[in-house]
Amino acid sequence: MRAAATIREQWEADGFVLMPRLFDAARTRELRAVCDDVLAAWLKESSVTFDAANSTNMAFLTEPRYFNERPAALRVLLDAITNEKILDALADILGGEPLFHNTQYFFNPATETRAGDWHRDQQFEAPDEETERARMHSCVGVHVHIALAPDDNLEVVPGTHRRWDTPEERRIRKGLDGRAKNSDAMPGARRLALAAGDAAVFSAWGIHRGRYDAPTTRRTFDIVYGDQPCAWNTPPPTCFLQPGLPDQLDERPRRFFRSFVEAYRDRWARGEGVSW
Ligand SMILES: O=C(O)CCC(=O)C(=O)O
Repeated sequence: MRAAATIREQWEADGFVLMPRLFDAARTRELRAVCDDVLAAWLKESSVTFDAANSTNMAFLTEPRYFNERPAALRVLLDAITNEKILDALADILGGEPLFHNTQYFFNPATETRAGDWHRDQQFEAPDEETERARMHSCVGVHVHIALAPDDNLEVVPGTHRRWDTPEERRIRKGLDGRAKNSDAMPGARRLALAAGDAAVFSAWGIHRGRYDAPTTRRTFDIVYGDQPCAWNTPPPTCFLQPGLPDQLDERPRRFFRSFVEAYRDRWARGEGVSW
């Protein structure tokens, strides 16, 4: 009988790894309550001209304004971001301790059901395809989706984290020759099904997309990590410049968030790193 593939082997082959039952029911409920409160606050503050409720996600849940007088709620998020099983899996994949990048919360749109566009994250704001390709090899970007309600909306094309597009993948991803960028005919696409409490670790550089089904509740907390500071995108500091915050954490989380601050401190001082 063949031994089960290690996390590293699964990652190298497919660019994604499933972590079933990462969180038990109580921790899943607790994390969802915190994320839902942040989502409600974000929806409330969103301008009337921007239909936030029909978006598919919001970012930067660790912004301090969501946690005024609620340090315990922020701690729930920080504990999830520094969950030992996640950090160990990422250390295995990346060959060293991961670096924090940011967080997102995916939710079902209020009324507008749609399929998302196929993409590689490194394509955003890249001036040309050569830059997209170069970015892919300059560092590693990893998403960790933690489902807080059942979620089968993420689709990935296994193996595309370690190679460039085939001609047909490129036609779809770029919307060329009559292909739709959100075509259902992406060759080799695999839809990942998560129960509440399950996680999916997947490459930000591989081809992937989401589906957004208005009537079906979706609540998925997404944490983005990397192996080194991202050269073309500076995440905002959110809560991590608050004096004293790291001192309240255990050693590994403290080191983890300190590395984040050290990685981006100079850029923040120069005014880089947007915050909304
Ligand atoms: O899960 C999703 O809806 C898609 C995630 C995604 O495309 C991303 O975070 O880059």
